[in-house]
Amino acid sequence: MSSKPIPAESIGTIEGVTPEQLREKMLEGLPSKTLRKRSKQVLTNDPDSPPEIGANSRTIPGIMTQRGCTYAGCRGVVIGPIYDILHITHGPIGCGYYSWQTRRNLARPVPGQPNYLQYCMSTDMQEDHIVFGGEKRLAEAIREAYALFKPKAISVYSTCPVGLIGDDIHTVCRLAKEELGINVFGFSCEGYKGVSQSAGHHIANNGVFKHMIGQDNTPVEEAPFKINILGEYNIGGDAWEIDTLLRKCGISVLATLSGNVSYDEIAKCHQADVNVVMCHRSINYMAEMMEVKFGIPWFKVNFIGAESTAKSLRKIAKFFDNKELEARVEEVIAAEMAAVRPIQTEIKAKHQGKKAALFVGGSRAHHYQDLFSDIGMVTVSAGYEFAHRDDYEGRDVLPTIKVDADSRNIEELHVDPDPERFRPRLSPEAKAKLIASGFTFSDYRGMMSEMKKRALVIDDISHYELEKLIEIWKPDIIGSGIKDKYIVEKMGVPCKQLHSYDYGGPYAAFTGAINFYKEVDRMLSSKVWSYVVPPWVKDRKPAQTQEPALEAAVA
Ligand code: CFM
Repeated sequence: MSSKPIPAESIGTIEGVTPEQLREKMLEGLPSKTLRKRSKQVLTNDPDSPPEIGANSRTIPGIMTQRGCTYAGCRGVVIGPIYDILHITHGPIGCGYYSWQTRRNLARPVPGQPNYLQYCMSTDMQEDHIVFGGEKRLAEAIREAYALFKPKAISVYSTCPVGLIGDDIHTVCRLAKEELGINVFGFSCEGYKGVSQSAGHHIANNGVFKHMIGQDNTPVEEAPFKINILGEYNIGGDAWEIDTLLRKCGISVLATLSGNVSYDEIAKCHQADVNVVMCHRSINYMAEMMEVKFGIPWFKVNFIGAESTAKSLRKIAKFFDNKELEARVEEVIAAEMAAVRPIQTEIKAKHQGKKAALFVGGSRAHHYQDLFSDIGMVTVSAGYEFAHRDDYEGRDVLPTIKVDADSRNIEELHVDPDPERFRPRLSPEAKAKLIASGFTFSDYRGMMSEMKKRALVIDDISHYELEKLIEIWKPDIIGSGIKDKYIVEKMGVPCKQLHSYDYGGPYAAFTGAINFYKEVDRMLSSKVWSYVVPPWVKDRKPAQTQEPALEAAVA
């Protein structure tokens, strides 16, 4: 499935079909109401003035979506990676089972600290509890878990049936806190609560902010440059790569929310000088709330892609306005790039101009474009599963986003400056000086402004649309998730799993970038794809395949 290079400036005709024509084909035949909705979610891009996209709205029943639920976003994504608290799922066993190490948020606890991530705890509700209530069952489960592990904190998550029968988990948690003398808190993150896992992120941010951030004022170790990384989950060891790199530069990470992180680190992390945000979608709420309450400024970074990593390091150094740090960062970049460049150049020569399409979550469909562009590949189409308009169009559009019934469902915390602990990290003059030099705080430009003109942007892509994209534009690689990986590969296109990376990774920072280039090279160079006969190739001649026997087997 290799192809001609595509123009650098704008996405033109690919395989004889323009982006506008492909869009038409994707939407063709839909009933009028569905068509109206999908038309707003499938767009051709204009990076200079991103068009308004229909995002963060309900998936139409019957459409095959890749999305997850609110419980997944809360328990699974944002708070689940904290390794030394116990996570108890209140509900039937199925939901608990699916939180059991299905996401590769790895942890290497500090010596002497427990790691509970391999445990999967559930109240295992039965029919009786649904009918007569499950609060007693939950209280017993908390006691039992505490007796077994003596953790520092216990966190409880509601699943759909708990919300439907109205168990008051927060009162159960409050009473358990009094009884056991440890921090116990709950999340009303019933799966149905929002249109996707995105609602769960917001609920998790609120809970972590209320119950963990700022709980411990013991001074952290003195260090000149103290940061928190928000929205980095250590999938496949990404956070370890970023940590190592920052340490080389002399920058200390107090806490990474939430990857390879302990309860104590989070409880003390309000002492940082700045928050840097990787995944804007899942944690921008926390960045905002910490700024209001403690005076910690935040800005966006991206450690996916060698060029982006270098840019992010320079941005952090610039924030601290310290000549020594800036020099050190330049040294580190030079040393790391010396290892990256030869591999980048070699792989770029083989794959320059090839086409990638990415449909992932709420930030990776954007970030991973940088890794592909490092090796000369072009993202012809991309979309998020559950991101909001600001992740596509940039934070400028925030005031214009209409609040609907689904988003109104999620509590907006009212936050005030902390009377004792609020401390602006920069003087107004220093901040103004940085801004005047082009530095941006509290900002995210979104995915569309960094994509090619006329690239197809598709929110919450359906399987049908994905099939059309593959059939007509024949991308060289798709970056997506496990739910569609094998469908894509059965069509003869390699699919890089960009959520848990299957067994691969890390892909962050410079070493991660090298891993990624090599992985993409291996996938694109494999002959295995030529043995797969996609459904639309009915009259393939034997001459086109080297192994007729294999073709017969898959036909
Ligand atoms: Fe943020 Fe994530 Fe993502 Fe996300 Fe996720 Fe994930 Fe993701 Mo899967 S927090 S939005 S809810 S970067 S689990 S680590 S890979 S969909 S793009």
